[in-house]
Amino acid sequence: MLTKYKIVFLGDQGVGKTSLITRFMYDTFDSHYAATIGIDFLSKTMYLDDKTIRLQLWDTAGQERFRSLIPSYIRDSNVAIVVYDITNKDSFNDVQKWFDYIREERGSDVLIVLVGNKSDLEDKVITSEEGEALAKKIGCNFFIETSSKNGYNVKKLFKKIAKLLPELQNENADRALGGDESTNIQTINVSAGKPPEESLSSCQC
Ligand SMILES: Nc1nc2c(ncn2[C@@H]2O[C@H](COP(=O)(O)OP(=O)(O)OP(=O)(O)O)[C@@H](O)[C@H]2O)c(=O)[nH]1
Ligand SMILES: [Mg+2]
Repeated sequence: MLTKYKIVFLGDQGVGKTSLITRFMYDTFDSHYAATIGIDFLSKTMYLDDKTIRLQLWDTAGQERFRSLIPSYIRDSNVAIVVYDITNKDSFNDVQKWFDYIREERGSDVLIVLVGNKSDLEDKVITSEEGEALAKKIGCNFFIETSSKNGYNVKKLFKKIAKLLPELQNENADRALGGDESTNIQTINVSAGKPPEESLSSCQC
């Protein structure tokens, strides 16, 4: 039996959404910034004892001009990860806005995770306590600080998510993220205004 979980990454431009996914999928980091155009789709398949679990990762663009594409991706997601940059106050202030988008599209029927990324940097302006307090205030399932650059807490982020997913028991979640797995990557170009439904059917997910 194939269980699919859709995870959508949200947050301002340059906070590190793509870098977090790249660290998780390939254990690499690129300091060169290449803005995401439209929406990218990546899929990670994990084989467990008697079932296959597929994490579908939707990497959205933080740039304002792609904002109208995002709600339809939130709509059918199981998990929404809101990312801010711990050295960028504006990105933290915008978390509430991302949270409002999620609640508007999904109500409370979604796991929400708050991630403070770039923990390797020294010019931190948002403290861990502030991150934790905001996560509590807006009702996130959990808060975590990460670094896509040195990998700090990136596996832990996905492990914690897996443990919260229905039908995935704790021990399986550990194995799912450390065991036999395969990775597929697909990039969907939705910047030309292609409806998401069409894109979905063309990506064999
Ligand atoms: N020092 C440090 N730099 C990071 C980290 N994560 C990302 N970066 C850098 O920040 C820049 C933006 O990262 P991206 O992953 O492209 O950000 P994004 O959120 O996907 O941006 P958009 O696609 O425009 O929404 C890049 O130059 C990355 O190398 C991190 O944990 N630490
Ligand atoms: Mg990106």
